[in-house]
Amino acid sequence: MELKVLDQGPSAAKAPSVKEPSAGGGCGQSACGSSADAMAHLPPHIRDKVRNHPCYSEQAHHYYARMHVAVAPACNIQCHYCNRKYDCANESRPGVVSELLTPDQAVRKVLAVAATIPQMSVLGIAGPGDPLANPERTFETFRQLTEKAPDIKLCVSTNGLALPEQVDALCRHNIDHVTITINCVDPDIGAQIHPWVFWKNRRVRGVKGAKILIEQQQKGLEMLVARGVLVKVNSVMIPGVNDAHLAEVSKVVKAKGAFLHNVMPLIAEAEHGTFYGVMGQRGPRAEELAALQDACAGDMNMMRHCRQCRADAVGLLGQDRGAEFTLDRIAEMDIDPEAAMATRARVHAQIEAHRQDKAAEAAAAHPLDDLPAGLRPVLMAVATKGQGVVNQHFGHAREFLVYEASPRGVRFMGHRKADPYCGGDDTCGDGESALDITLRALAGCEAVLCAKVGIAPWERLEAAGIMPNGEHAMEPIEDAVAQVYREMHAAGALDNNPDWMTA
Ligand code: CLF
Ligand code: SF4
Repeated sequence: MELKVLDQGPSAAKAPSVKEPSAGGGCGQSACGSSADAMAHLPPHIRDKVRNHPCYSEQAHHYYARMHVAVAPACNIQCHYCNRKYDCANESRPGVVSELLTPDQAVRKVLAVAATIPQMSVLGIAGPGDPLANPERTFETFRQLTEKAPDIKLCVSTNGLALPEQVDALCRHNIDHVTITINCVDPDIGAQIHPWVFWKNRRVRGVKGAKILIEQQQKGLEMLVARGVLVKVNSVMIPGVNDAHLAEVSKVVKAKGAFLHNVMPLIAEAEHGTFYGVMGQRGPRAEELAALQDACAGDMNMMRHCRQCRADAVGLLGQDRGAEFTLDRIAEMDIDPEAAMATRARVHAQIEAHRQDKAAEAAAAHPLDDLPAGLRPVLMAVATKGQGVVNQHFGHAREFLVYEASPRGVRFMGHRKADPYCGGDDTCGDGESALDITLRALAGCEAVLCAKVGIAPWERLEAAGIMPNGEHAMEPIEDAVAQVYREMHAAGALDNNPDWMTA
């Protein structure tokens, strides 16, 4: 049964008209989670910290929302993948914002969002510059929120240059989730990614600057771990620059006590005006990213569900509802923070009860271990609006979650961005249709599970060797994927029977 977290009686905020969620998904490019199983071994106090954090827990991201407030304009380093001047309402990547906020405006926005989206559990500051290069604005925002919405978790993402000197302040403000973007532990590689750092009132370039940045990041990581703060490390995978080095980064940060590693793909397009974009540096392909995440996973918990959020993202990961909460719109809202907090408590309790039921069912199920151990794994794409179930129309999906099924079970692999096929205009320039783009994004997947799919896309999917499947609407994703794998096995698909779709 679907969990009706959005229908919780009267909202604590009377909002003006609300649009459908738009696409999107930072922890700065400088942009975390573990599955339910990966959390099972954790001590209770750590499980408690990550339970409702959508980035630190893969399972939580199906239920809980996060938001970012863009209060931190300045940055103290330069990354070759960043250009904070660029803004586009349809663009979803770290460093990009539509409205820069003062701390007072940011607090009002958080209260408005938290009153409208009761699944919201975390407020992060992730840019558009570096939060710790703007300490007054960052900590004033945190200070006010600790008073006005003490149930909301506070989270920060930093490049780490100013981290050691801010560890005391972070702990004083009860920040117990910190992300550090660490792209390397070798200054020679660092100099190819970060051309300069601003250090002690001067610009330090090249290897010297990269060495300072790496030393500060590692020192900050050690200090936070010593104080019991959960540290996630984000790394941007840049093919030919640091891709062969990131397994070493994983080892080093794990040895120092980082909780989670999030390896994200470089986003570099010429129109973004970044150094890498203009120079034609390519990002990794989906299979290259997955292979590196697997290589690093031997050493620590890996996050695979990051959406490389904008610095003003609002909503479930993969959604960006920021347009509903512009300054103009929130000025019209009538917000009752105490009523909103009570609503959040009620909704979060419902979510937790639902998750406990699901966990009990999952623990009782061994869905695929009766199949022959040598069967090949299969990738499947799933259209979902959240809550861990197959519940979205194929043509409405702005992204698909990708799962791998094999006799060892079902595991989450990541997500692929798509273009909603039913969005109206089906042409996206360069003669490519939205459906063409989605089909390209689904490369490597052999089935797509959704609530419904139209005849035209059905035929195109089949022609592309991807089996459309609308038979498992409203079922839990892992169960549905396991069931389809079993059906594929029965139809001979895993023995490469070319006619299996019609078998
Ligand atoms: Fe924001 Fe980052 Fe906190 Fe999450 S995002 S500050 S830890 S609340 Fe999450 Fe977004 Fe990925 Fe960041 S999906 S970019 S990892
Ligand atoms: Fe951009 Fe600064 Fe973040 Fe690098 S650390 S991505 S330059 S905001």
